Amino acid sequence: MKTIFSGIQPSGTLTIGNYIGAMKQFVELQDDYQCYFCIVDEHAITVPQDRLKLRENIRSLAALYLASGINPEKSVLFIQSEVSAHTQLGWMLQCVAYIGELERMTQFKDKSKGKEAVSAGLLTYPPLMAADILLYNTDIVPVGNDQKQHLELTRDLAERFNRKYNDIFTIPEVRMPKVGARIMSLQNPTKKMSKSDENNKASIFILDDEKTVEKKIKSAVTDSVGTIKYDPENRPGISNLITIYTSFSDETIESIEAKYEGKGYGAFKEDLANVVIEGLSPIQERYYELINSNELDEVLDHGAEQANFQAMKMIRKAKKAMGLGRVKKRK
Ligand code: ATP
Ligand code: LTN
Repeated sequence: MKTIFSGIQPSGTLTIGNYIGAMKQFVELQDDYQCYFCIVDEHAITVPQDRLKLRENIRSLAALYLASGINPEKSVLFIQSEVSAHTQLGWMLQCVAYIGELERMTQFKDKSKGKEAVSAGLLTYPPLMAADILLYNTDIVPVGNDQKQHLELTRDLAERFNRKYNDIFTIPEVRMPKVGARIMSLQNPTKKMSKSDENNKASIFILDDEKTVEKKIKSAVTDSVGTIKYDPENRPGISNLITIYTSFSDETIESIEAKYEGKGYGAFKEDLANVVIEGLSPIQERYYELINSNELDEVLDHGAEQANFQAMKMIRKAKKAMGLGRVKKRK
């Protein structure tokens, strides 16, 4: 069975962009692959975090994974900082990565732009991400479009390591959803919807209540054309809303266009709000059952144990390949 690995940062409440681009795919994949899903808290601290808020976000993200349909009997769900192999291999890969290639990462440039104090961790983030993936002999990494560049670097680092030291890493492939790999901000449809956007109206959060969802969709930026047609290049606003519609329903883009022929944005947005609310409501219900439960802790304890067992095998291989530590004498 092939292996899948993916991670989400506990850096705020998840948006429907995270859900469509990442989580929804994960749920669909877990029947056919050995899956590892990770709450990458060590990635979150590359930018400043409030410690209590971070703790809360970690737990909340774990509950959201399960509420969205991740089944702990099939998939391994765990917290990155509870498996120390990640930072260990992360360091080894930092020593394989070049500063120049790290400085070229778009996420680094975006997140460091205009900031006075930029952590070194923000720059060395991709080798840690590569470690997450390479520890588990991962074949496929399902992510949204914004992570494509990090995946290319992961492949480069794995190939470089294999060439320089020993051929121990599987070279992973990226997998992006056909539609919904990049859900855009509702207020600025040329920018991606992000959980850390300062404008609250730009993102719909998975835990938003009905009224909030309705309000945000009503005030979503469109254009003055007035027709429901998918044309992401020229009409990013309405096209983004159509993408959200198709992702939360069984309807194709074409059938949505046909259904709203001759109708305006008002009717479309009202229906879209209902489709989103209906999609989110079972997730929210399950989330509130899980968030304070022991079940959640049991799943995370077991996940960390399973991940640790697997990851340590790769650490032993990587240390051996690089010549770290001692050769253990058999007694
Ligand atoms: P931040 O705003 O804190 O950088 P984020 O919202 O970009 O966070 P991540 O934790 O970086 O979220 O991403 C988790 C997963 O969700 C990744 O696979 C990422 O590609 C995907 N993702 C994030 N935003 C979107 C989006 N707008 N559309 C589709 N997928 C997305
Ligand atoms: N960099 C990713 C989060 C992430 C990840 C990973 C995704 C960290 N490690 C491993 C896939 C595989 C992000 O910011 N979305």
